[in-house]
Amino acid sequence: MINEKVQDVLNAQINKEFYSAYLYLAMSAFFDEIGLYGFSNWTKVQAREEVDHGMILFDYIIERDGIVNLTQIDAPDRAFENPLQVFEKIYEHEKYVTESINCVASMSEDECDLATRHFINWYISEQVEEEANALDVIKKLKMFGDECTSLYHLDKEMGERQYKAHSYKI
Ligand code: OFO
Repeated sequence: MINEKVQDVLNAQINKEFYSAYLYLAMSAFFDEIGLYGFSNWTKVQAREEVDHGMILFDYIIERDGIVNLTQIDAPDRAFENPLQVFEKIYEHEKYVTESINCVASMSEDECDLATRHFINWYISEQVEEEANALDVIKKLKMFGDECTSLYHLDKEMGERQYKAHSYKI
C-alpha cells in the first residue's frame, strides 16, 4: 500500500507530465506553421515521451495498490515567437519539472517510502537529460543567430529524432 501523501504528489506529477505533452504538442504545431518540420518532429517525439512519463507513474501507483486521480490538464500558452524563444521556454519548463520531481523524492524520503524513493531515481536522471537537451539546442541557436543555412541543417538533424517507448520496472 502506498503512502497517501506520496500518492498525492505522484498524482500531481501525472498531471504535470501530461501537461508537458500538451505543451510540446503546441510547440510542434507552431513549428509546422512556420515550416520547421524537423523541430516539429523533435517536439512531437518529446510529447510522446511525456505521455510515457505520465503512464509510468500511473502504472506505478496501481502496482502499489494506490488510487490514480486524474485531474484537468491546463491548455498550454501558445505565445511562441521563434525557435530560440521556444527552446528557452522548454528549458524553463524542464527546470520546473525537475524541481517537482525533487519534491517527490524528498516527500518519499520524509514518509520513509523507500520504494518510491528508488522508483523516482529514474525521473531524476531523465530530468538531467531533458534540461541538457534543451540547453544544447539553445546554445546552437544563439551561435547561429540569423544564419539560415545552419538553422536549415539543425532542422534536418532534429527531424531524425525517433520515438522510443520509455518503460520502467521497479
Ligand atoms: Fe517528463 O520530463 Fe519533460 O517535462
